[in-house]
Amino acid sequence: MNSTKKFLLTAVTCLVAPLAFADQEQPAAKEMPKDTPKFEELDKDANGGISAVEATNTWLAESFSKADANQDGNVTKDEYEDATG
Ligand SMILES: [Ca+2]
Ligand SMILES: [Ca+2]
Repeated sequence: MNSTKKFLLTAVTCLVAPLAFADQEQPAAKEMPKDTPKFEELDKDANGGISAVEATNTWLAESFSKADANQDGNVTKDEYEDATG
């Protein structure tokens, strides 16, 4: 009886452990695409900053306020390179 109980406990642990492990995995954070466009490609008017309008429909649109470190409404090349790491 005891050994049966122990067996069941072991079996349950083996079944549950991988599930518990899977739960610990964080869903991947939204990452920038691997083929991140160059700063120059997004700075369409070449004024040295990517505006929110220029960022529209690019990966930067969602991360714009984060990338715009000084919150001036333009992502400069330095800010862009910081954001793209
Ligand atoms: Ca621009
Ligand atoms: Ca800025």
